[in-house]
Amino acid sequence: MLDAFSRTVVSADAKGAAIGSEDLADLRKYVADANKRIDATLAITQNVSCIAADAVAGMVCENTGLTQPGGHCYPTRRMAACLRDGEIILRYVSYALLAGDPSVLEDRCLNGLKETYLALGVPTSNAIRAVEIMKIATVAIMTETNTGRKMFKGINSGSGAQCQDIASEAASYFDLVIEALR
Ligand SMILES: CCC1=C(C)/C(=C/C2=NC(=C\c3[nH]c(/C=C4\NC(=O)[C@H](C)[C@H]4CC)c(C)c3CCC(=O)O)/C(CCC(=O)O)=C2C)NC1=O
Repeated sequence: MLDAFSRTVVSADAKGAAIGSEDLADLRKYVADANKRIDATLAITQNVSCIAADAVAGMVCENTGLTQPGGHCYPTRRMAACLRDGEIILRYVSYALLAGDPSVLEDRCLNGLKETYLALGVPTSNAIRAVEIMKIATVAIMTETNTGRKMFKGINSGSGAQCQDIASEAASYFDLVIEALR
């Protein structure tokens, strides 16, 4: 994982070129957005267990067989593994968001995840649904549109409307998770 600054240097060096003014303009935007990025990362890290538990509960409500004998959230050992996986995915999405770079998510979390699920018989379609719900909840918290959900801690009040860009970026990392499980 490289931060935006190191990445600019490494890629200029690889081309044997000077650092371009466009690259510097991108870095200027990265710095200008840094506080939003930190707030948006906090929106995930302060709500990890609520987001994961809410998403898994929603997924189970839509597929009640999952918690019956033979379902893949039964018995409690598997339910615990499922909730833990939701939290792991959120943690890696938060890393990607803070870095502005999904490579750590891809290398350490998604690489081999689908194969692991297939080997263990974890239903990927249900896992994808849980990730979709986590994505919706995360975007709602970041843009402060999570009306009626009192359990989530919001981010700096009033900043929600300005966090649309960073919320879209976070959404794109959840999409990478969904793609990896398809
Ligand atoms: C590096 C980051 C990392 C990831 C991503 C990870 C995932 C991961 N999830 C696992 C299991 C599991 N994952 C689930 C998840 C689910 N079951 C469902 O029905 C739902 C669809 C879904 C939750 C949304 C379950 C039930 C198991 C246990 C499967 C079993 O042992 O039968 C396992 C097998 C080992 C274990 O049980 O701990 C791994 C490696 N471990 C890691 O260290």
